[in-house]
Amino acid sequence: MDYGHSERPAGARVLPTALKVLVAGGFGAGKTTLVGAVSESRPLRTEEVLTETGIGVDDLSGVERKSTTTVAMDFGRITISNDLVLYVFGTPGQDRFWFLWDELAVGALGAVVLADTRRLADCFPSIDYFEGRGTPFVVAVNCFEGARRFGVDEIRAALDLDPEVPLLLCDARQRESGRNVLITLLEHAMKTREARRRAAGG
Ligand SMILES: Nc1nc2c(ncn2[C@@H]2O[C@H](COP(=O)(O)OP(=O)(O)OP(=O)(O)O)[C@@H](O)[C@H]2O)c(=O)[nH]1
Ligand SMILES: [Mg+2]
Repeated sequence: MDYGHSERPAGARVLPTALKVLVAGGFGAGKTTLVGAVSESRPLRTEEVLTETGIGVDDLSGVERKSTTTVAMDFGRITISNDLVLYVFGTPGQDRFWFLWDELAVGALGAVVLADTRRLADCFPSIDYFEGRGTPFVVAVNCFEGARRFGVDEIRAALDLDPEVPLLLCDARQRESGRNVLITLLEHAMKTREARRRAAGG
């Protein structure tokens, strides 16, 4: 196949653009659940069983029924349109796996920070991380049943979010809900890029 000339043969399949996004947030916020729900192929998971060794290390308050945790990453893919595919990487939630974040964040267009209102402060480190790197992000509040419902304004104030950062409610178990979060992130990341380009006079 010689594609050295500028004309692509008629009928040639255009490969979709692949973009990388991250799903971050505190321990047990539902990252693995969201990646699994949106993924079209069987998601790659790196779950390990939470064991007695983790007692005193892994904070299970609020997620007592949780039996496994992500130790490296989750990976899934989702087709947004004919010409756009997202590769979705879920980060490990626990502090002892922080060293992996810099690797996972390379080349990411943006990030979803999943928040659980029962442990809202757990997503602060993720927010600080992406703010520090200048990575566009949205905050998605995973609505666990039984958790007290807060209004988006209340949550936004509690998180001290910049006004341009989108905040939305979601159910990490529902494909459509997760997809909606990813599309909100894409739009936000594009808008941020455009604004930065204009500010740079480009
Ligand atoms: N009721 C309810 N349970 C959920 C929801 N999302 C996740 N879960 C459950 O909550 C637990 C934690 O979910 P995970 O997806 O493993 O959370 P995670 O953020 O990947 O956790 P780490 O990788 O350990 O940080 C699991 O038992 C899920 O089944 C939700 O929206 N509603
Ligand atoms: Mg996980």
